[in-house]
Amino acid sequence: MSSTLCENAIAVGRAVQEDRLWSNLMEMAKIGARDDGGVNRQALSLEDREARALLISWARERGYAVAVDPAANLFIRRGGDGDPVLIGSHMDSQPAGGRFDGIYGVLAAFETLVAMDDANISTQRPVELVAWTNEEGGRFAAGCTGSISWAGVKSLDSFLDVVGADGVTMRDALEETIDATPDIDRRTLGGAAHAYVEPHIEQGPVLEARGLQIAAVTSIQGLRWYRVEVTGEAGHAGTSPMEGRKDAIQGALRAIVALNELMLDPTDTVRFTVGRMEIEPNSPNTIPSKVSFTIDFRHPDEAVLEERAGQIAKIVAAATTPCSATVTQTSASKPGVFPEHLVGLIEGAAQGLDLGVMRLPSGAFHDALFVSQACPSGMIFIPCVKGISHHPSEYSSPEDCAAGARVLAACAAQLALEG
Ligand code: HGY
Ligand code: MN
Ligand code: MN
Repeated sequence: MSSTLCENAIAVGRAVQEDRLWSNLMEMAKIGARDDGGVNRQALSLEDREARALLISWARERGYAVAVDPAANLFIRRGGDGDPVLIGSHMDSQPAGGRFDGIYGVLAAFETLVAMDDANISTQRPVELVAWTNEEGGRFAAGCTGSISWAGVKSLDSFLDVVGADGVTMRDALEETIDATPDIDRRTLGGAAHAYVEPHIEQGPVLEARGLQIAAVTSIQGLRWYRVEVTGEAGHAGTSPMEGRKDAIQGALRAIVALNELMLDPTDTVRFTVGRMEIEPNSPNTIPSKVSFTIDFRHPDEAVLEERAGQIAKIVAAATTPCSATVTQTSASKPGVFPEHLVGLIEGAAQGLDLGVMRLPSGAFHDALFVSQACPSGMIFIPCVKGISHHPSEYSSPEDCAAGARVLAACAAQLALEG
């Protein structure tokens, strides 16, 4: 059931300026820019710090209060004290990422604060932009460490010793990133929020195919992430007989083939991906002694996740023999369902702004999946071309970016105006 928003809230939506938002998006896309048009702005990297510094400079120009917490989550607040209406997403990107995944939500949130200034509204509750740390998990597995620790789903301490792909610990990278912003307030981890709304590109083809600009997201599927390490014995490629080899790549390949069997699904609902593989010593004429690979397994039904995930270790052990293998879970989340009152609010805001809208579940995970365990949360999707994401060619139009920001601004205003 969609809600009807008050006139002031719709007015804030209409105060969003497409050109201003687009100019900020393109300015931010210069940081970590790749030659192929994408961005590489991985969590807690130099590029991430540069992006944060640019956003902080814009916030300072507007007179907003800026703060950071021990997980390096960044907060930009408009309005006074009290439980805020939180709006935002993440600033980090995939190593070969696009110019919109995550950062679009952060800059749509910034545009919302400015639109509130332009509409000259004072709200009952503060409205606070949040940029969550390390949503992608590309550099530091698992993803969403900022929102997970803010929501109290897991302790920040449980992530601090995670070593990034470049050998740096999360502890050191967090310290470097927080220390790079000495002149902003420090705040403790966690806290209360009245609600959280996250705008994001759909990263799928549905909105574009339907010719719609907005989705009110209903749910996010659950996931399990693993790191598998297969240990064999190095040897000379030319002199070692095939009989008796403990070839770690062959073991890893047998395990992946066996896992494909496990994940077979005629309804094509299961999502199973091996995205990263590392080989040691990685020499053409040496039998590999060690191979590690990642598993990303997702499904909207927790029972299916549990049932199939419970078989992974046994299947890997059998398939990798005579090599040995370890399977370590690096992230897990149950499916999340967003509350009807926020799904209806997003729908109502889109309708009030004369934007085509539908309800849609999310295949991708987002910070909102974890934030929803601490406060009522909702998500707004906008289309992206051919549903492409996690790729340099990721693209959403200025019109669609502005449409999503209008819905966000109207929802944030409605939530912040109500008593
Ligand atoms: O992997 C995901 O679902 C998210 O886009 N990081
Ligand atoms: Mn994202
Ligand atoms: Mn992503």
